[in-house]
Amino acid sequence: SSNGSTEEEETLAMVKPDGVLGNYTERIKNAVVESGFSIIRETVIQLDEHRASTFYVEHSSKSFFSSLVKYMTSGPVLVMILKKENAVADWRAIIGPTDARKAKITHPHSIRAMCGLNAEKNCVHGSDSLESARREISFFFGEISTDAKNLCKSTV
Ligand code: RTP
Ligand code: MG
Repeated sequence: SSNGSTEEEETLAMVKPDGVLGNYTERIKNAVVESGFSIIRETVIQLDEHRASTFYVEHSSKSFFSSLVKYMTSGPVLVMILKKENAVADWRAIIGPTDARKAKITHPHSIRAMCGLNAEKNCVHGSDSLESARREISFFFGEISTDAKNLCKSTV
């Protein structure tokens, strides 16, 4: 920003169906708040096949894609916009590696170590870049994010 203060970022976090059904939502939200994130928006939704496929379109050619879509449509998900300085990288660090089985060994304090099961059922999502975060935030919440609003103002 113009006064030299540190820039805050927004990232998209999700508690996947196994996390919601396994009653991990409160523990995950406690970790979110204790790590210094503000929850800007949140909603619980049931993804259908089309919406889950579109969200993970970058993986559409992978062998695990149909299984991933089945998993992501197996129950409701909690989607949140998280905000703080360095939000994208920090949330990825807190959730831990993709394979929850490995996370239990190498990152035992991570969220995926706490509630994930394996390389697929890993209970949480985090945007992998600022660009992905922007895409995923508009995917679920439209053009309502603070960043988007500020962008509109500054172009006047
Ligand atoms: P996410 O996008 O959900 O935050 O996970 P990620 O970046 O850590 O991993 P990514 O490579 O983007 O994979 C997306 C999701 O696909 C499932 N997956 N299954 N069976 C497998 O080998 C496999 N690999 C990935 C996981 O649910 C993973 O989070
Ligand atoms: Mg990913």
